[in-house]
Amino acid sequence: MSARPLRVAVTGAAGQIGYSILPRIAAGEMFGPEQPVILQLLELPIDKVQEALKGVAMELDDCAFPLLHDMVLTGDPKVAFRDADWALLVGAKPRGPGMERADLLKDNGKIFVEQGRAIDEVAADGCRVVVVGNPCNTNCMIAASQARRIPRSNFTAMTRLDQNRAQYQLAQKAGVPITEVERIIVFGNHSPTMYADFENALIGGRPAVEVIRDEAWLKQEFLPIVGKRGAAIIAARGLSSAMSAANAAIGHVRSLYTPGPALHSVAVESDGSYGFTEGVWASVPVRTVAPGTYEVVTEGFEHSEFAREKLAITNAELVEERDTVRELLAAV
Ligand code: NAX
Repeated sequence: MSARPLRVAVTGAAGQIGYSILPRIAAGEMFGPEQPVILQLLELPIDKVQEALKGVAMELDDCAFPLLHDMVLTGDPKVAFRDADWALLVGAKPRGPGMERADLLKDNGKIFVEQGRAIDEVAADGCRVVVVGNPCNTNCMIAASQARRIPRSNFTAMTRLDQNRAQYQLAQKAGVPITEVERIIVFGNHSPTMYADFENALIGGRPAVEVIRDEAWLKQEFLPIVGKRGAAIIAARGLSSAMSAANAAIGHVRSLYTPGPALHSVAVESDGSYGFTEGVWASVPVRTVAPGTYEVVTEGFEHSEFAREKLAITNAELVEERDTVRELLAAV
């Protein structure tokens, strides 16, 4: 075990997702069983919250993970992101009762201005930044817009949970093991407008539409189930998805860290592919070409009129979000 430890910064580390994801990173599920890590944990600089973070760190100590070489606990972004190889931006304000989406965007946007600047100032040159905190696509755009040194392509936002949800629903409907469902890609925003592209998905190597043979279900049930799954979890559990979100973040990073032919849904800066407006962060299919480096895949995906309409709707929402936070983007 001679590899240099990777420095992994995690924000919102005392939150729900933090509690689920940290032991899995420390156990080697994100970067492999040979790769030691140093966890650099950021939380709000409030005594009670920092105390809770200490408690999480005590539990990590008590797991005696061989790969966990060190931990840093802090309320200062410049300490948390110093020399970070990966930065997982999970912490954000939840949407309060009666709060408008636009207010959430602006409030959370400020966090990502500060964190984007700190990352650009102190993180490792090749730092990869993954945004989970919502609204994650636009928060990612805000953070990336602050970067001068770190390339914008290093900033991605997480739509992997939506992909996993779609994969499960298709497998369940077809009555096949989850591994039979491939090429299910989520396009656009991480919000109910996302488009889970069943038209290009494969089940057992055959088009999913031919296996499922129920267009009405795919269009009128499958899409809303996937798009509103987060709300269904809140209704059932009284809390938002955390275990599945942590699992998706593990998958997102592991896929970006591991080169190979598999396709993954990742929100990246749009270059205009699939009709997304240039400069918004839209989820598209990507393939990993080197650890942390991906390419957007455009070949092999055909979209019907129905799909193109869905892509236009989710794109319009991303553009609207960008317009709402424009002042934060200009504040560089
Ligand atoms: P919690 O409220 O349990 O935890 C968030 C933590 O972030 C809190 O401990 C809080 O103190 C901390 N925090 C807030 N502002 C911070 C700041 N400026 N710096 C550092 N820490 C800060 O939320 P949790 O359930 O863990 O969810 C975290 C985020 O993930 C939320 O924004 C949530 O909406 C988002 N999600 C994103 C998903 C996705 O698929 N992209 C799915 C799950 C989840 O809803």
